[in-house]
Formats: sequence, C-alpha cells, structure tokens
Amino acid sequence: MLSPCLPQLRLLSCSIILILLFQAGDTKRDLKSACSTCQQITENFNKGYDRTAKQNFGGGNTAWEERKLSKYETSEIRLMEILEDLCDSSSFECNRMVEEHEEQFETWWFKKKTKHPDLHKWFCIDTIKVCCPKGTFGPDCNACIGGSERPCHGNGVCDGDGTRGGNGKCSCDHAYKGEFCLDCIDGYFNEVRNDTFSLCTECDTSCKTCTGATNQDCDECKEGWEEDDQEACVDVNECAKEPSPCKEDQYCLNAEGSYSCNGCDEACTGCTGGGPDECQACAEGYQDVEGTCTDIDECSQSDPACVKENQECVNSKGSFICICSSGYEEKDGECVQQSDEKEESEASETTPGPHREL
Ligand SMILES: [Ca+2]
Repeated sequence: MLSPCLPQLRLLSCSIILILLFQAGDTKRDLKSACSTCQQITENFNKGYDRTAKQNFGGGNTAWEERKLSKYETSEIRLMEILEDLCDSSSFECNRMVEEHEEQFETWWFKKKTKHPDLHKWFCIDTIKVCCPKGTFGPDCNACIGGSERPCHGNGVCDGDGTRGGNGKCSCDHAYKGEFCLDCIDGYFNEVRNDTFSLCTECDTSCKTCTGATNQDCDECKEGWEEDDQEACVDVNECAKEPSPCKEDQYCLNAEGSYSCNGCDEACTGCTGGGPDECQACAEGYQDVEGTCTDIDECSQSDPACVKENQECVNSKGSFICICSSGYEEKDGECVQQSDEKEESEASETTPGPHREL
C-alpha cells in the first residue's frame, strides 16, 4: 500500500493524519484523567449531600417543619446547593464536566436516585462512560490481566483500572514480576504458588536467589557470601585473605556479607585494630610502652632537643618544635632579643616540623 505521506500534494492530508494520531494518544491519557475528574465530582456530590442533610435537619420536629424539610430533601434548591460546590473554581476540567452534564445530574436527582443510589456507577460508568467498574479498563471495560476480581492476581496495579483508558497490563508490586505478577524477583521465593495465587517471601540475606527461607535454600550466594561444605551460604571473611584487601595504614574489619578498611591510629605503622595498642610497629616519634605506642617527649630527654641559645622545646604528638623564648624572636635562624615595639608580642617559632636530627 502507498503511504499517504509520500507525494507533496498530500502534505495536507498527511498533517491531518498526524494530528489525528497525536490526538488519539492524547485521548488515551485524557480518558484516565476524565475518570478521576468524574470520581472527584461524585465524591464531592456525596459530601455535599451529607452536608446539606446536616444543615437542614437540625432540630426540626414540628409537623410543618418535617413536611418542609422532606420537601427540601428532594428539592431543586438542594441539588443546586450541592452542584455549586462540586469543583474548585480553578479546575477547568471539573467545571466543564459539571456544566456539560448538568441535565444528567437533574435526571438522576429527580428520577434515578432511588433505583440507582450509587452516583459514581450511574453517572461516571453507565451514563457518560468515562469510568469502568473496578477491575476493568478501556473503552469496553474489559477485565484487567488476572481478572476483574483480583487484577494482577492481587500483586500489582492494572493500567487504567476503573477507567475507559489504559491497556490493562500490570505494574507489579515490589517482590513480584512477570505479565501476571505471579513470579518473584531475585531475592524472593514463591512460598505459595498456583495459577491464580502467588506469595513471594524474602530469601535469607545471604542468597542472591533461593527456593526457601534459610541460608541452606540459596540457589546462588550473594556477593560477599560463599557456600560452605554443607552447601549453605556463609559470610566470606575477606580480612583473613592474603594479601589483605586493605592498605598498609589500614586495618580490616569483617562484617556479614562485607568488610571495611579503617585507618590505623597515628601512633602506628601498620596495625591490627583501631587503637595505639594495636600497632604492628610504632610510627616515628612514638615508642612502645607496655604494648601501646606512646608519644616520645623529646623535650624531657637528657640530651636537649633544642640546642640554640634562648630556645625552648615544645613537645607535640609524634614530634616537637623549637621556639624562641619569651622576649626573643627568630632572625636568620637565631633567637635574638626583640626590638622595643615588638617586645609585647608572643614568642615566635624558629623552625617548624620534626627535629629528629638535632
Ligand atoms: Ca565478610
């Protein structure tokens, strides 16, 4: 068949077809929103119905009042009061729908209400045909996949459910998959399963896939777990492996299904744990005191660490510094008396950093 879009002469008809196609797609989306608009309208109608009932039945008990009220109950005035409050003024779709179908509301109010008390069913489904009964979808209200009683076998949402739109296909709930939402995703297994019912339950945390709930029911272990000789998935102790998966200044901490690398204490060169008592060797500036790497106080050793005149030693963690004594300042590597205007200021540092060589 020739495409109608080939010759330039047919540009116009081609455009019309494209527009129609575009509108068809649009209409499909509109059908769902038309139903939800209608649903909202009927909900608001029911609220309005209750509201007007409360307003007008308060305390009336004389025969005259009862007659008057019962007249109001089915009156056009009451209908109008309800209709007024069906839509937000900003909702174009809602107002358009109410306006367009005002007559239907009157028909229902005066003639159909008793026989068809469910306004949503009478109005949205049977009369203006923007909605379908629950569990059905599309222009002809066909049953959703899995049937209208339990769409998607109770494990998902049917596209267009309850509207004249959609395609009836299932979006499965978490843990379920497949066209019918009867299959389980990885990490879950079918605890119960037949043609119409499926219950997916989570596998043991060690399984990637499984047939039951324990770590012996795994088909395949998850990463970080391995099969032991009883064919159960157990944690891999990554920290016991050679070479260690961690860097030199880190220690390894095993965990169920994983491990972590953590920094050693600053007193250590290499370590087996987090504290200064778990060092493999002490870092420079530290020494082993009863199994704990402890800062060396260079300033209190018999050999003075800072040797220049008017210099003082200040110890720090893993190191020390030499500073000029109070009243002296550093000049060309020497500590000299401060000039008058600077006398008040703090003693200044001669040279920063470790001074192991001094
Ligand atoms: Ca592990």
